[in-house]
Amino acid sequence: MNHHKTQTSLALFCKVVDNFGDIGICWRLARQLEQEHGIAVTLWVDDLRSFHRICPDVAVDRDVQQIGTVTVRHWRDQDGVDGVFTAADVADIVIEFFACDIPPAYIAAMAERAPHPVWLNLEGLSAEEWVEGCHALPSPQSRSLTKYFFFPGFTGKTGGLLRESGLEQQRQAFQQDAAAMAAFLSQFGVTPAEMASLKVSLFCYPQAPVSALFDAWQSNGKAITCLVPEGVAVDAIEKFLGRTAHAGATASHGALTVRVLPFVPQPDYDRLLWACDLNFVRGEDSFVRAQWADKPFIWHIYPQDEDLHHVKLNAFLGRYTATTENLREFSLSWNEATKKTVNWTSLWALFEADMQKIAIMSTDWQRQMGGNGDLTSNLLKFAETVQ
Ligand code: TRH
Repeated sequence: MNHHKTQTSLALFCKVVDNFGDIGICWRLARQLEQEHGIAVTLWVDDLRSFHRICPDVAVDRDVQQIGTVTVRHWRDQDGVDGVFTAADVADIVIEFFACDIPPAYIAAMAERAPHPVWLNLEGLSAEEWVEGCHALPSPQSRSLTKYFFFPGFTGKTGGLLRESGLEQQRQAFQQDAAAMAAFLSQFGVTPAEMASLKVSLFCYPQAPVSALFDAWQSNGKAITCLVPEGVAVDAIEKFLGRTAHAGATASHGALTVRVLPFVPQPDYDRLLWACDLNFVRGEDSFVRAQWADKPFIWHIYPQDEDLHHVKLNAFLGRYTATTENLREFSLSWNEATKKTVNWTSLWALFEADMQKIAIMSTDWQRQMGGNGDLTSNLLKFAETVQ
């Protein structure tokens, strides 16, 4: 970057469709833009409550606040209080997340600004082939503006995946420090005996067959401790516990102990993934974080109409170089993407036997993904080429 130039500014617009992934991804991107690239970021977000869950520093009732050096603005509506913009308000780079409609008045101000800002639509993650063909395509808009599609992905012909530059070192340091891991887990009440058991984190959508898997785990040869953040798979957890699934609740039946954790801030969620032997993840962001944890994981994909998500699940399993036949079977069953009758006891036994092999192969996968660069750097490089 030319150091005579004033600081590059970037506006990121995020609509929370549901849950935590939308803001989870935008917040991760915003922080990395600012911390690793010195970009002045304004993050517009319509749901400060979701944001507060993953980042407790966020106040839920403020129009404008600084979190670190990122400016967070409450995006209230399309035309009302946010609606007055001039060309001077417009950032050098404007990103809309998941094709959310940015305020028309902001777009009008973009058209008046000379030069026009770089305008990107940051899309959702998919391993499907067509993504390479759509990544970086221009889409002409009114008033001589051009919007570009930017797709995350698993190949060098996509934008890559979000990954902070110091992440691998941080993870390795944590995983090599048994005392740090024990201290991290014990704050949630995890006992030394549970630490020595097979530790599993569980994050999934409500329809996952959690009860069926819990039944199989109860008769497992080795003790299993399942750590589940509050609010996840509530029905199955309460059935197992026989009581309300609030943070701190725990019960054991047979070989299985289930322990409810608080919903932790985003950096602690990474530590949880690093500390466990197996992670069940979902959506987009936790799915990517599990890939950096160097541990086997099972993905519960966000459900879509007409079982479109099964196509996406298969596309990923086909691309993921750590996929074994047993991992594939287990993943398809977990997502109800198979017509076969599921015997969770044998499925689990087969998958468990593969876990070590999968963990080793997942190290190669990380290396391969690293070769595609990280999404934030790729995005800024792309912005320079279309400026
Ligand atoms: O929450 P998700 O299901 O999010 C999304 C959204 O539903 C979105 O609309 C959809 O498009 C997308 O999935 C595919 O799952 P995800 O993506 O894994 O995001 C969860 C975020 O919450 C992630 O940033 C990690 C964070 N998190 C914590 O910070 N603490 C926790 O305790 C847990 C369990 C998660």
